[in-house]
Amino acid sequence: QVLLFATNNQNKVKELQSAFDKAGLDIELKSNADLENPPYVNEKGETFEANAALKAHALAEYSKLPTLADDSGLRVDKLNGAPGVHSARYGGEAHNDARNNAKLLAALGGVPLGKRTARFESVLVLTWPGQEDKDLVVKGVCEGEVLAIPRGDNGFGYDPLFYVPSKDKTFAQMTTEEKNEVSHRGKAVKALIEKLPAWLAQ
Ligand code: ITT
Repeated sequence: QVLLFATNNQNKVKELQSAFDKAGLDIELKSNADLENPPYVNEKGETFEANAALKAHALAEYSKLPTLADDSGLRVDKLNGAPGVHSARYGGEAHNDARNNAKLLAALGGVPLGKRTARFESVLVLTWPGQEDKDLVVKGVCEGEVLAIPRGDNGFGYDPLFYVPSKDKTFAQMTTEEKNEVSHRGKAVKALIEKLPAWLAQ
């Protein structure tokens, strides 16, 4: 069975592939990079769920494949939930991880450790082309804290700043497998994998 992951972010693909491999799923995962001229999706929704659905529906229609999308982001308590759905472009028009991280650190300037609590959220929407009533929606959350100094070189985005107490590591200090054990996306994928066989068989 082929499944399209409607994403331009290869780090997300790597994490999902790792979770699928670990579960022994016999699924061929493709992504936007495998398509010719995939449509641009304007993520204009105000929630992760709305934006994941926009991506999944647009790419399912284009590819005619069962399609999965992830919309995710970081919500910082002291910043009233920002950057939230704007996480990818927090630092400027174009997606730039270094600028995003710099802006986050500046925004939290004087806030001491212990008061820099935040959570990552991921919503996955899985859809059949033209059958949106059958959409499967799963979510995952990971609680942590935004450090003042980055740690670790793995992963992407805000990973070097996001500290997870239960592992005593940032996401960027974890392997992909380790990150999947605790991360927002890892938890959402776990819920997805449980429901996937029944969904594919319908
Ligand atoms: P696609 O829309 O093509 O899937 P994207 O990276 O633009 O790729 P989103 O619109 O969902 O994805 O934006 C999510 C942003 O939130 C992402 O770019 C990171 O800045 C941040 N983010 C989400 N999950 C993350 C993770 O596991 N580690 C670090 N940063 C993450």
